[in-house]
Amino acid sequence: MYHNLFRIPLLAAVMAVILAACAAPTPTPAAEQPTATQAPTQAPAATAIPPTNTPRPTATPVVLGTVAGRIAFRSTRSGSDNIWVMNGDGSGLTNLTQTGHNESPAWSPDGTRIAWCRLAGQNFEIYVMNADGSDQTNLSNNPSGDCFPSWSPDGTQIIFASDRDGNAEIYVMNSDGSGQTRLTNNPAQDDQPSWSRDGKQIVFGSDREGQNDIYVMNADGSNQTSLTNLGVGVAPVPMWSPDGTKIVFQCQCGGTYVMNADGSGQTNLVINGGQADWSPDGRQIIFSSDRDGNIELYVMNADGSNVMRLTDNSAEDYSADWSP
Ligand SMILES: [Ca+2]
Ligand SMILES: [Ca+2]
Ligand SMILES: [Ca+2]
Repeated sequence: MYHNLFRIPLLAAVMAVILAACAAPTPTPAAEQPTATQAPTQAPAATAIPPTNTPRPTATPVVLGTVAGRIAFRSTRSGSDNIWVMNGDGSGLTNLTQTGHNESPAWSPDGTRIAWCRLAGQNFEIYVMNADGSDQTNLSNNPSGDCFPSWSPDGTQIIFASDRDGNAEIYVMNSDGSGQTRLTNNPAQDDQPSWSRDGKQIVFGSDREGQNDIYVMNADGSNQTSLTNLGVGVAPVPMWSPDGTKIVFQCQCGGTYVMNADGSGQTNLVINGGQADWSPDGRQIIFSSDRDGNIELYVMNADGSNVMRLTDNSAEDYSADWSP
């Protein structure tokens, strides 16, 4: 049930691992921790897009100084799920949240703050903190599950998913937590929203037509339109390219994909690839993969070439968000 995704940390962790490792669409029991054997082995569904690139099972470690920007991500390396940051080349690792269960980091457009969600008591809340981890503040303050924050390009608003009205919907609030307003109204799961860089549109995942697919709507919630017909499960975690022309996403059909903003040109970038995000200049993509035995973060060129490993730690490292 979707409620469990928000309210039970182990299931949430398993769900995120499923997103990262591209395993079966039905959440597995919490006792089944991610292993290399959970790599995507299932055959693509009948309607899945055939891979167009050859798999790259290994990657060279990143060369220091070759990747720009700051990266926020989720890691279990301290023993529980926390939000970490590092430089784009993997140096400067810092744990920003030392308590609780934390996930879904999202940089503010000016790079000074990070929104994320934390299991606080019995439910998830949207939090925000300064980029150094100081001044951690609960923004959503609602007894339901609230997660998956994404900033408006001017930094004044945050969209997120919540099940406060009975099922998962997309909401918007001011970046101080005020004015929380629902944008979708559909009995299906609507989650994983991402705001376009021009502020005009929002992509999100929904299973309103069966399995999870990617939808787009205007920023006021109007004109909700399907972009994909993947026919497979699990939220695709769509992310806009900085120039707004493309969307990268994870497909349960097998790996990290990119498509044009209108849904055309769906292309498999890497087969063993999970949740992804763009570099500030749009020329590179960061993604998670367990190709080297456990979930690590990798950077590749936007065409899928030149895969480099950013992290090297036996813990799970995933859910990366690249500073704008
Ligand atoms: Ca909440
Ligand atoms: Ca809904
Ligand atoms: Ca790792």
